[in-house]
Amino acid sequence: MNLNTIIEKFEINGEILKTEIYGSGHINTTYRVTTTEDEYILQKVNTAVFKNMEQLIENVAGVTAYLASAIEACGGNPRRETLQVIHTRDGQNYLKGEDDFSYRMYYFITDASCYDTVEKPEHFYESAVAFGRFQALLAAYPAETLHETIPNFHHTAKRFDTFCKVVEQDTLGRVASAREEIAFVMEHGTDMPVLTDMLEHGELPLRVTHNDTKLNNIMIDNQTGKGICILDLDTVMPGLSVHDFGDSIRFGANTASEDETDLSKVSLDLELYEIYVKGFLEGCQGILTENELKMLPMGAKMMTLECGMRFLTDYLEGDTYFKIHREGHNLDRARCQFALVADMERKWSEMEAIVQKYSPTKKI
Ligand code: ADP
Ligand code: GN1
Ligand code: MG
Repeated sequence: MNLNTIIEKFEINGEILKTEIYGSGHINTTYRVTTTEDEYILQKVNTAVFKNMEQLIENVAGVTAYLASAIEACGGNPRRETLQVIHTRDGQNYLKGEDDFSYRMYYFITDASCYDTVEKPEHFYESAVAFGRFQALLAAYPAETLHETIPNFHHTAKRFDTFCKVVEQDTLGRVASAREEIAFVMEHGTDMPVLTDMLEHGELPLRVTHNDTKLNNIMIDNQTGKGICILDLDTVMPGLSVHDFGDSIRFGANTASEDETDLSKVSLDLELYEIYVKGFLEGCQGILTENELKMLPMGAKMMTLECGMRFLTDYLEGDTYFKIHREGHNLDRARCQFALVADMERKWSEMEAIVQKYSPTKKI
């Protein structure tokens, strides 16, 4: 099936004018579709990563419908403020392609932009408010109806076990080229289970979380500068609030981009960190427990360490999970994450003090 045939199978308005590959996500293949009447996003979902499309789309449809009614109740515009699944002409939430892939469609969010780096601190602040609000809004969502689209997605300890096995097997003989990075992960072995142990012991609550809160998964309104719509809902599932906080810090408060090769440019920008803490706590509207507040810095460190470990695992396994754009790309990404972890460790007391500063009513 060619792309136009696929697009025509969805309930679009108007004639197709243009289709272009779009965005810089690492997982799905995204197209921007312009018709004579409207604009859409078509995504070829990576079914090697998301193995159960039925469950994935059920999560997305459930969460977006819930968000749409909450937005409408507040007088907002659901068409711009949440993703909305566009049905196929035969009433399905997605299209099963002839190849192994599946396709789904959303309205394109217009008059808004998606950023790969923080161009203005206010954008980062507004993204923090929006991701915090997202969490507060979904606090009442029936979590038991959500499927785990990627099992143990942020179970860092299990990811560490996988990593150790991959290193031991060294199927592609790449271990020798990543000795320092592997040693860095191993040195952090005792950190790996900290947050998941707290969850298992009831010290951190299980919430409905986004699980992939990087800056390019949110649209910023071009006029108001507010975080208008949260994207990439494929990993919305029960998880930890500190992980949602942490993944945003990993990506947005790094002074360099995620795949920077000049590691002297990589550091934690404490001003951006502070801006995000302030915005996130405002957006969460007081729902976070004392333990959650206390563990926010740990969430940032663990998301960075885990992501680095995932990039490194993929490098060692032959780059089959994350899209790469050059040789050694995943190794570069991993190195960058580990340099950021090391800088967070140097700035640990400042990171804790900033959280304390914005948690005035709670002693942590
Ligand atoms: P991936 O899982 O590959 O990251 P995303 O769902 O995040 O896929 O989409 C990739 C990019 O496409 C986003 O970062 C954003 O730039 C753009 N995008 C996705 N959905 C929309 C939308 N509804 N409107 C406008 N842009 C979108
Ligand atoms: C992937 O899909 P995208 O590009 O928004 C990944 C995240 C990683 C991120 C690293 C489903 O996010 O977990 O943190 O890359 N998504 C999935 O940039 O694995
Ligand atoms: Mg994305």
